[in-house]
Formats: sequence, C-alpha cells, structure tokens
Amino acid sequence: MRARTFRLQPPSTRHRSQAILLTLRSVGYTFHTGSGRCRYNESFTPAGAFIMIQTLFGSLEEQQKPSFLDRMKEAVTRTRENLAERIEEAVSFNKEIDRNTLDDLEATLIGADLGTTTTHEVLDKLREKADRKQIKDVEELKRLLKEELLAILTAANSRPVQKVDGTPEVILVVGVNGTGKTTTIGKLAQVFRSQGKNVLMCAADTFRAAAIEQLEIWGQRTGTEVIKTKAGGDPAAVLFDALQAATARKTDYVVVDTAGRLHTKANLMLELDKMRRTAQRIVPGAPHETLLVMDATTGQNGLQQARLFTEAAGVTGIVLTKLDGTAKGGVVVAISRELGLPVRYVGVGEKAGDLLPFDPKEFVDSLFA
Ligand SMILES: Nc1nc2c(ncn2[C@@H]2O[C@H](COP(=O)(O)OP(=O)(O)OP(=O)(O)O)[C@@H](O)[C@H]2O)c(=O)[nH]1
Ligand SMILES: [Mg+2]
Repeated sequence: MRARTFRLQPPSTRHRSQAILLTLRSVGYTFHTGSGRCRYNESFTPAGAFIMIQTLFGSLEEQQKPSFLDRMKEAVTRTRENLAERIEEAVSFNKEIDRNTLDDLEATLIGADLGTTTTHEVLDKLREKADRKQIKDVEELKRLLKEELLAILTAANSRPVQKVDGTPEVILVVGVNGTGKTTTIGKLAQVFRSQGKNVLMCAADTFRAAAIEQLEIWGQRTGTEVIKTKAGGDPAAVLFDALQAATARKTDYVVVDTAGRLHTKANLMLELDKMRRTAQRIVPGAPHETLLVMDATTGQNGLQQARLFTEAAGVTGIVLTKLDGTAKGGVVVAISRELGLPVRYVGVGEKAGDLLPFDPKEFVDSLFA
C-alpha cells in the first residue's frame, strides 16, 4: 500500500464529521489529529471517498451554509466598522473615560442612526457609570454600550406574537413606496414554504402599474400561488377572494401585498381600513399580524413615516429591509425604542433567501463582533 496525505477540511458539524471520519476509517483511512493530515489507501482515493461521502451524507457545501449570526454580521459590516472606528477615535483623544469622552460618543451614536432620544438615554446611563469611575477602558465602554442597546431591543422585542387559532394566519404587509414590501412577501413565502407550510399570496396592490406582475414573479420563484384581480381593481375584493380560497383549502398563511402609501394619502389609509374589516369578516382575528416594512437606508425619515403608519394601520411588527446597504443599522434600536414595536425580520439582500429573523442578542453581538 502506498501512502499519500491530504489536508482535512474543518468539519461543519460535530456529529456529521464524526460519522464521516468513522466511514473513512472503515475504508482504510488513518488520521493524525494534531497535524490535521490523513493517510489513505490508494484503492480508495480522496475523489472516490468524496463521492461516497456526498452520497451518504449530502453535499458538503450545503452543510457549510453560514448561520444566521454569520449572515447578520455580514449585513451590518458597514455599521459595525463605522461604530468601532468612531468609538476608538473618541476614546483615544481622551484616554480616561469620563464625561468628555462620552460627549464625543454622542455624535458617533447619532451618526449610526440611533436617533437623538435613544442616544441621550443610553449616554445618560453611561455617564452615571463614568462618574463613579466604573468604565476603565474602551473594552469596558463597548461592553456597557452593548448591554444598554440589548436592554432597549429586548424590551421592545418581548411582545408576544398573537396566537392564531386555526388557519389561515393572515399577514398584512404595509409601508411607504419602495421600502421593499413585495420583495419581503416573496421572502416570507420562501421562509414559510421551507417550514413545510402552504402559503397564498394576495396581490392587493392594485394601485401601482406592474405591481401584480412583480408579485407573480415572486410566486413563480417560490412556488406560491398568487390570488389577484385586474389592475385598478378593489383591493378589499381580492383580499376577500384570497381569504375564501385559503379557508376552503386550509392554507396555513396568506401574505397580503398592499399599495405603497403615504400618510398624506388619506384615501389610501381608508382603503387599508376597509381591507382590515373585510379580513375580519372572513377570518376572525385577521389580520393576525400587520407588518410595517421600513427601509433602513432612509433612517430617521423613515421613522417619522413609521410613527404615522403605526397609529393609522394597527401595525404589530416591523420588517427592516436593506440592512445590507447601510452604515446606519443603529436605526433598529431607534425603531424599537421609539415605536415600542418588535422587529420581526430584517432584509439583507434582494434574493429569496435574504430575510433573517431578528434576534436582539445576535444583532448586538454582530455590531460589536
Ligand atoms: N439590498 C436590498 N435591496 C432590497 C431589500 N428589500 C428590497 N430591496 C429592493 O428594493 C427595491 C424595492 O422593493 P419592492 O419590493 O418593489 O418595494 P415595494 O415596497 O413593494 O415598492 P412599491 O410596490 O413601489 O410600494 C427593489 O429593487 C428590491 O430588490 C433588501 O433587504 N436589501
Ligand atoms: Mg410593491
């Protein structure tokens, strides 16, 4: 037997890698854990072994998909770099961490779009600690800042999701033009379908040209049926049809696209109200969730619009899109603090898989990773 060596890739999961190692041993491979190298019998070469492993255990690439935490870290890269850089700058000018250092931090936090109210609230807490000489160095400062941000996010995100009796669960998706409503609906359908649920999409944005076709493309992409009417039709009527179909078929979720509307367009707000009343008539308790889609890149402006929406549309949760394209991801904290609403998901790209469930700890860890 002629011995050869190759380097073993790091395992993706412990149990899976143990099973793979056992299988390789059974065909004559020996491993040196210290060096990560392995010896094998030429009659069962690595190419042959990889085919066998893929057949037995599935694709190696598939198993190495990044985790939600990794994807969140990636999405907030610009925000993190911006924050970290500026914190270091603020602190290196003033070695000791006192009130002056914290005054310099104010602009940093506002720059990351935490908003003035939230920034002042966080800094007041930190100033108390600085006065008592409880902040030794920059690492301690970051740790305390992280704690304060997590406390705000956890408070807003502890609101329980409404329990839904029976099916369908109806999710109304609302928001200003261009924030990412239709894209988010496609991504949500993908999430539910991957959980083995059946979904209907309802094309109740009959206002904007091509809105129905755009939703249909998402329907094809995710294998989801779209219930629609003609452009200019009555959104409440198409919602009625969708909910009747869903009730008859025992569909798990109905996700409803609505026209982008501004608070100034009073008639559009009235239309939303009519849709809510229609939904309740067919499915008691519907809509179970009204998600307001907000665009992270619009920052504090978006927050102002969101405030008005929240009052008028009975919003129960937020989806923050385009987190991948901004250095101002701190707006998540401002939204949570100022609207008191949970952030249910964040959008981190334009593809069907680019929607992450929002977890406060994961988010804060990603910001200071
Ligand atoms: N980078 C990035 N782009 C996104 C994300 N979500 C949506 N987009 C893009 O934002 C643009 C607008 O998205 P739409 O889904 O059409 O927005 P909408 O709210 O339905 O717009 P209207 O129907 O006009 O009100 C599209 O180009 C999307 O690809 C995201 O999370 N990240
Ligand atoms: Mg749309």
